[in-house]
Amino acid sequence: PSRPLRVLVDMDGVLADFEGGFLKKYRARYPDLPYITLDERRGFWVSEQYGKLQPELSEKAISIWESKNFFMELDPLPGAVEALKEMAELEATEVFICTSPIKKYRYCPYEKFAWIEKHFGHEFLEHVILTRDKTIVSGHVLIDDRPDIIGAERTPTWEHVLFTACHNKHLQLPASCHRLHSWADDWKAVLESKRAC
Ligand code: DGP
Repeated sequence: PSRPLRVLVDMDGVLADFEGGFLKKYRARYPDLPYITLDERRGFWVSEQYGKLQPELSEKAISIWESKNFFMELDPLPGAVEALKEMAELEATEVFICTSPIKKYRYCPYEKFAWIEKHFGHEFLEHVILTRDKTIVSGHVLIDDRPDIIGAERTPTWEHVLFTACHNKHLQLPASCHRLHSWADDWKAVLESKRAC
């Protein structure tokens, strides 16, 4: 038997609906302020695009995900919970959730653990990696919606598979970069292609 395939799966924008949760709470809190529909989202950083719309909106956007219960109350993305549970059950496959908490640490790290326990069970907490630098984490595949993942390690062991999100769907990728369009997409085929390497 060959070595197991280690898959790192990002949380916000891949398992949890950060963008949808943000927009819902932003509009509820600031009903009279302009907002950016998910269809109009461009660029990974929400606060940057809001800041370009109107400078004051940057900090208002940030206040949303810095609030208590923001991360806890995110909905799972369609098919995410089922897919990850199925992936974790596959033979010769190690699955880790690899997520970068925001630096305002009052609620976010706690709520991320609580969210994972709620949706995947207590045992899955053994498979959680909280890090601000994913390049130093070793794995064969990293499924993540952020297009530019850089850090201290110039040559990460993983291959980045870009998970499609509202902010990255228009990006033209190099031919070498794979995409997973959603959890309805053939993620098993992506894993199998890596296993063959
Ligand atoms: P990750 O998806 O693991 O790369 O984590 C990125 C985190 O940053 C995630 O919680 C979403 C959050 N985020 C999104 N937009 C912004 C932003 O404009 N500013 C900050 N500070 N965080 C953001």
